[in-house]
Amino acid sequence: MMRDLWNDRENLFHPAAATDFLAAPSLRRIQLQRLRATVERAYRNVPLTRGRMDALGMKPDDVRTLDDVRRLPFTVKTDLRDTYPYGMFASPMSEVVRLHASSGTTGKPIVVAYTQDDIDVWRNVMVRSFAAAGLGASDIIQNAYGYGLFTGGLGAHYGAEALGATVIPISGGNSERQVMVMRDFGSTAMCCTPSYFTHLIEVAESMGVVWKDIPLRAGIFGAEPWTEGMRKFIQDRTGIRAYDIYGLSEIIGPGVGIECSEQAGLHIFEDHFLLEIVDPKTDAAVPDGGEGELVLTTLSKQAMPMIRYRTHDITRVIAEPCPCGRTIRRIARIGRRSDDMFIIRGVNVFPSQVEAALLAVESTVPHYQIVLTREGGLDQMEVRVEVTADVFGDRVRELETLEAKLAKSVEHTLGIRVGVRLVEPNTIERSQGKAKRVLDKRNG
Ligand code: DLL
Repeated sequence: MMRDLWNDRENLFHPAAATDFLAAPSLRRIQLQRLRATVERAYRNVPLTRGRMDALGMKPDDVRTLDDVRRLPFTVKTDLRDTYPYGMFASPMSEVVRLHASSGTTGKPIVVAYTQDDIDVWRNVMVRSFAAAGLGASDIIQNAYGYGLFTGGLGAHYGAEALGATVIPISGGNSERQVMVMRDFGSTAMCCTPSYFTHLIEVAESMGVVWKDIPLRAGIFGAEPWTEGMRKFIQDRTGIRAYDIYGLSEIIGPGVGIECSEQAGLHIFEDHFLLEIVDPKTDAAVPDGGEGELVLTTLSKQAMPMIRYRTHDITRVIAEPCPCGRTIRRIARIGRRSDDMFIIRGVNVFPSQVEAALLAVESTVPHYQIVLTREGGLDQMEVRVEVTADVFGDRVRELETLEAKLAKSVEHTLGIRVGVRLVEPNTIERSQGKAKRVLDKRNG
């Protein structure tokens, strides 16, 4: 407790964080000025954007208010594929200092570019992210996001260094070494995906780590959807505080938004990212509080400005002021993407609903996979859930009872019957990065 207070004081006044507390009119003024410059830059340098604005009869000067953003054309992921690799760049290669790429599920990756100024902005939002989560110069941050083309590793690295913290650039994987380093180097914060951390919990415990005896106190978890149930599992089990961090390569990488110590929604760094919520079907604006697709416009990116990028991430704006005092607005935890939904016997299912239902049942560990098959033309869904060795060693009757409890919980959430099967410890594949929760074997 003492420690938390000490850190809060240290960080609330981190110089980089001042922008988080601007009065709304000042923030809106900065946003408008930057929006106009961004649109001008994209129009001048990106043929795709210019072509679309011309088709709408729009010129950059037509953007006079922040609301005018809604008149601009959207940008979608396929635009980046269609212009692969460099077609959306708005800076000459002589000014581009870094490339990253996101692999995606199909074919060619998406390539994103940064000028030195873009890298500086990224560092700035990552410093503010760590500070919001209560981290400061005295922290030892173990960065297990992957280093390389993925934005997670280097994004968190530069931010942690600029914060003045000690960074351990361990990258992903090699779990036993992660635990050894966490224990021996005295890491106070861990950066990785929440699913990888749940794996590390297991490994650490099997190596005899007692959580209260090591200094770890915070986790900066993101890059994939997770649930409140997962947070509770992690926090209860380890005693650390688990913060949700959000971002995507197309916009900058990690650091688009993060939770503060309230852990009640993610503050978006609105001076650099303009947020809108739209109805994914009609494209209409959704008022504050209503759920819809998050659409982001970068306000300061030079090498690759993004105008109204359709993230497919579903959330809502939390308009109420945050008790932490930050004036930048919050969005709700992103539980799902508009494109990760699957349909089982006519019912729309999101993996996160299944996760929430499983974790609502006591003594469940969060290692699960959803397997979809087609039998005799009918879609079947089976949820495989791992149990710990001691549970697995229980009598058959007890296992059946647990299985039935889990099935009932999932059924209650989804409204359809699904199969639940308990599987032995360590049979579900572990990921060092984003977990693959759904195995769809229906086509081939
Ligand atoms: O995952 C960047 C990142 C790295 C964010 C480290 C946080 C921490 P991409 O690989 O381009 O970038 O994937 C972006 O991942 O559109 C969301 O669907 C999902 N995602 C990212 N963070 C969260 C989160 C990085 N906190 C895509 N909650 C996004 C839910 C998330 N989904």
